[in-house]
Amino acid sequence: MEYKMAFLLMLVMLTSWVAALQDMSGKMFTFPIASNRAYVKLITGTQEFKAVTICHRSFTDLRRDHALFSMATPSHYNSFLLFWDNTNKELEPHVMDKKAEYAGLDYKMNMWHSICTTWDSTSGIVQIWFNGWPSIRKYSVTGQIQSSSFVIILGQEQDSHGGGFDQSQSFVGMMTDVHMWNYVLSGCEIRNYSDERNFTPGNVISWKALEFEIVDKVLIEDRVTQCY
Ligand SMILES: *[C@@H]1O[C@H](CO)[C@@H](O)[C@H](O)[C@H]1NC(C)=O
Ligand SMILES: [Ca+2]
Repeated sequence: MEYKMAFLLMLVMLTSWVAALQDMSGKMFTFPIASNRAYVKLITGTQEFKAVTICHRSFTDLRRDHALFSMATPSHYNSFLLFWDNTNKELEPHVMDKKAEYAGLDYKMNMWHSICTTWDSTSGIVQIWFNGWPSIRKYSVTGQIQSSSFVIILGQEQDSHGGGFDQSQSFVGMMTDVHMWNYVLSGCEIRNYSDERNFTPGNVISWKALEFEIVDKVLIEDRVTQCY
């Protein structure tokens, strides 16, 4: 009896594991409403970062603040955050709660933008590659990001570890091709990502083998790029 239960439990765990891993190529997440509930949680086993590159493509018509990527640990809710500050019209990468500010980017509504953010723990330098064009390199913070419980969320901005969402900072629109690496990608590789050519998929988060959990109203839809 007990063996049978254990076997069943293992089977359930195995199937949910398999079901959660998905090749999302050609798909996108659609965040159709502003709320403080809807989000996608991305799952990774990584526990420390000596460097980070995060790339994603997003499409929105928001005219207010919103988060594009939010990673929290119990000690740093903005462990790694990419935030659009609509008052100052700037993209703000936060690393371990330290904010850098990038103004003057052509962050237009109603079109796709490829955005890559890099950070290196030794130099403390952050950089944004906006549609394949590099920003200046700014000092943020040095020292590794470590945690046994990273919570990575798309669609909401965390003001606590895995929560503290605010509707007025939620993301509404579409997002695709989310990748995360634990190293800084070369400029050529980032240009390739932006141009949708060949690049090495993320070794921390890969859109081609995405482990995630959807909470509330977020859809997986086809990203139609061409008509035949
Ligand atoms: C960029 O893409 C081209 C064409 O697909 C490929 O030949 C090249 O190796 C790629 N470069 C990098 C750095 O991945
Ligand atoms: Ca907030």
